[in-house]
Amino acid sequence: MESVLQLLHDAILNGDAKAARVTVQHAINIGIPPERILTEGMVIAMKEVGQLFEEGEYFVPEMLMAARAMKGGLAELKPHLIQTAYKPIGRVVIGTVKGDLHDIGKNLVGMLLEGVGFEINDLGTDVPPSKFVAAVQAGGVDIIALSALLTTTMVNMQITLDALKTAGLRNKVKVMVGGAPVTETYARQIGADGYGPDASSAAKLARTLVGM
Ligand code: B1M
Repeated sequence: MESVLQLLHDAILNGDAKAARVTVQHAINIGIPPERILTEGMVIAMKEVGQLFEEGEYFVPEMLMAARAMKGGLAELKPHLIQTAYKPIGRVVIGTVKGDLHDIGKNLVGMLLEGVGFEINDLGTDVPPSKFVAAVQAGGVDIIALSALLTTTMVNMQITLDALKTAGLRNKVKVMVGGAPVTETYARQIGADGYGPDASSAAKLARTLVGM
């Protein structure tokens, strides 16, 4: 079991998308739980990619290839992480804030939220505050979920919250935030309703925010 997770880890580290997909499928077939495949094979590899980038061993192209391999693996894993609920328990608008192109964590959070029964409207990456405001104005939104991976873009969470306030919509939706540089303290400081350190806590938090 461990050796399969190691193979998956290596496939992501080497940016081999095909090997990542095939190994995820194999891991599922031999009965490794999807959560273990995700955390012990995949997320751990992306952390190492970040470390290698910091140490000057990896550059942007290597990060990009690792991200592609991660996405390939996630596409295989998605149906196993999600059990479709009959009636959605709420509607979430999710996006990575303006200036930020990182979407793997955001996609993962979206998948797990879908997995616990939310309907997801994914606005993608580099999402300006006005787009979140427009989504809430369109109606039927319970939660806005903001992701940021850069210290330079996390400030756009505050700006998005301010834009909701200015539009008179702040008390109409719950806002949750997360991403590598974001902390509980920061979330409180900007007046968000909640912070999730990882995708599964984000899913638990979202349920709490809609009173489940
Ligand atoms: Co970039 N990058 N990157 N990058 N990248 C980081 C974030 C960095 C930490 C790497 C490093 O230096 N160690 C660093 C940021 C430093 C900082 O700000 N302090 C960095 C940098 C500097 C950059 C560029 C500026 C590099 C450059 O061009 N010189 C550039 C910026 C581009 C931009 O956004 N404008 C850049 C570009 C890229 C790529 C495009 C090459 C690629 C992204 C591809 C993609 O996403 N489609 C990339 C990657 C892959 C990374 C690392 C290696 C991996 C990120 C990732 O996918 N992790 C990353 C290093 C790292 O994070 N250690 C790094 C796996 C993912 C599952 O984790 O996204 O943290 P994460 O999500 C977690 C939690 O954070 C949480 O749950 C998720 C699952 O558990 N979470 C939430 C996330 N969102 C949430 C929302 C919630 C709740 C929880 O509620 C709403």
